[in-house]
Amino acid sequence: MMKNNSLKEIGKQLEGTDSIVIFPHVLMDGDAMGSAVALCRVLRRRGKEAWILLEDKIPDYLMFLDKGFCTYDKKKVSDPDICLCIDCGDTERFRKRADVFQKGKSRICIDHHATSEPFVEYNHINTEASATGEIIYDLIIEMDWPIEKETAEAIFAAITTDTGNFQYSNTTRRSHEIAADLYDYSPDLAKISVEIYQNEELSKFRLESKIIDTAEIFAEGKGIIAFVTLKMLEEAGARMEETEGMVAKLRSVKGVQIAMLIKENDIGEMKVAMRAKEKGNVAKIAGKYDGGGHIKAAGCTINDSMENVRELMIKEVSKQFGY
Ligand SMILES: [Mn+2]
Repeated sequence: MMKNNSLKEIGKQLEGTDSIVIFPHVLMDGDAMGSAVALCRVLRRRGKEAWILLEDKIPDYLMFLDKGFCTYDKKKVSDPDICLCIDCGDTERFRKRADVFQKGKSRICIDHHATSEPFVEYNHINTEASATGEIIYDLIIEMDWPIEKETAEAIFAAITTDTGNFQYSNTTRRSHEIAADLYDYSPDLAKISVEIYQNEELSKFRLESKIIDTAEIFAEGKGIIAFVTLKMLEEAGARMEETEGMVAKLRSVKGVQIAMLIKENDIGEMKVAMRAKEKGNVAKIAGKYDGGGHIKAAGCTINDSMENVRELMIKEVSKQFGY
């Protein structure tokens, strides 16, 4: 099996090269995007040719992070020295770009998911980190690379989103310490919070109300399950990205320990987003269906009807609580 490398080893690889392409996962979240942007920024400051290669749209609430770092043009980044996947540990999470990733003369993986294992030449997987953004911060400090205001803001965006704004159980002393350290670079954190948390489209609220209408409580209130279909999106005039945060909202219901949101994708498969509160292990359920994630936040995709997937997930959750 390939081993985990120290941040120094990873940093030296990056220092010793000219071109780096960064691969965040599809359906990117604040951590994937914030970490990628922070790293891309410092690498460019070090005189490197660095790009973030994407295959799907940047969600609106993260658009402010991209200041010319992202590209969809594979030709622009062809023949890279190093390809680096961030916040994921599997080419399945960036399938349409995997060809470019494999072309890297050397490949690096930086991630914090418990389901990830070292799979390329250089790996740094730290499951203790609340966000990949924490690892990127540690890497920058380890290498003594310069941090600009915007770099600090991107790292903050990564950590605040993956910790549910420092509320989830993955939040540690270290998450807060890093956030505190970031003040040294005078970031405008109030502005970042407005960008991320107070910038919602009305269509998102319309969609949420439809999703809440489908919610059902089971296992004596410990489980909650809801769904969203393509038809519901159309009726609300919303996009699937706007379900971001919805499964966490379902979890916030009193007494609920596991929340699930089933999303119909455009090829008719069901993507299940899962969140656990204090009890319950959703990584276990997701893993059983070829998915992945953390104990408290995981997901999988199942090729079956909405109704079947719904019944299946109710059974899985009930089983965890002994029903
Ligand atoms: Mn993450």
